[in-house]
Amino acid sequence: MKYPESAAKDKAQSPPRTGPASPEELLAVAVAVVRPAADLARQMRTDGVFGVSTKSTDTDVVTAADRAVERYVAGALSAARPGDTILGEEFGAATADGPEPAGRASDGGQRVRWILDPIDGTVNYLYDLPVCAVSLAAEVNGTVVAGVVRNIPTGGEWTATRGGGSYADGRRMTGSEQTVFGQALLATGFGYARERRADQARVLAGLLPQVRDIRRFGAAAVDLCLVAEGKIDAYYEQGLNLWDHAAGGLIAAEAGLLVTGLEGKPAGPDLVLAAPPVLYPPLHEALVALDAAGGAGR
Ligand code: LIP
Repeated sequence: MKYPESAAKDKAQSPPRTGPASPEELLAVAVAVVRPAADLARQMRTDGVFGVSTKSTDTDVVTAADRAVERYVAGALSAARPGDTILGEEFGAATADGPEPAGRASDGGQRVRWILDPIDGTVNYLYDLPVCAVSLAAEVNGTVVAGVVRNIPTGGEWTATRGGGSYADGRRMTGSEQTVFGQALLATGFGYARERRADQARVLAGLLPQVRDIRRFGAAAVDLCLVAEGKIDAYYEQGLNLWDHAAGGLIAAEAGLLVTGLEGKPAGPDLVLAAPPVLYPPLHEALVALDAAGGAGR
């Protein structure tokens, strides 16, 4: 099977893009790269999972597909926009031709950084479960302005540009209309470290009796898109990396949700909370009372 990975090198023949780019132009680049990347991941899954190793703990897996997808995306982005920088989950920060130079502006003061999770939901990918995604965000001078999340098994795709709204396969998203906290369906996730999982279970035990129910899909990027779509009412998770939520966080915000940390902090490793304005206050209050951003999970 000839994987599209070689396509990235073919793109090198086309003239690279230069000059400041709009969020819409950056989104078009992201979508054009993510679609074949998701095809590569899906084909590699069909051919069987190879090269499985672990990272932070013995359950934090990475596969040959994670690495192949990140290499593909980095190659395609460097062909399309040479000089941009890339932060990827597997290979860290770099430009196409080496380690990321500090403060490098690629176009007229516009410094573009791509933030990539090559396969978000790697455990689901390992178990061939239908929720895992390629997540790619474009950050300009420190602000995420465009993002795409593409579910690998189903081809479902969510996109957003800052100020331009967010879309599920082209349909505008506006989040959930649920107004009653006790009837809210929440999604969350858990880290790989056992101490953190024990503390996350403590928070979950305190929250579960207060809401309708909890869902744990196993991919933060997809969780954030489902809450943007209104298929879940709100989402929270502690311990995420930037690449888990950079694209999905913009997609949720552009659907009209509040996407933050706790007590005035921005969304980040302490906590990511995404909820419609009506559900945000009671969920925020409950998470603060349960010290969801602290505890052993810190
Ligand atoms: C995963 C997240 C998920 C979280 C997992 C893990 P990965 O990312 O998407 O929400 O609960 O612990 O962090 O490791 O599959 O890229």
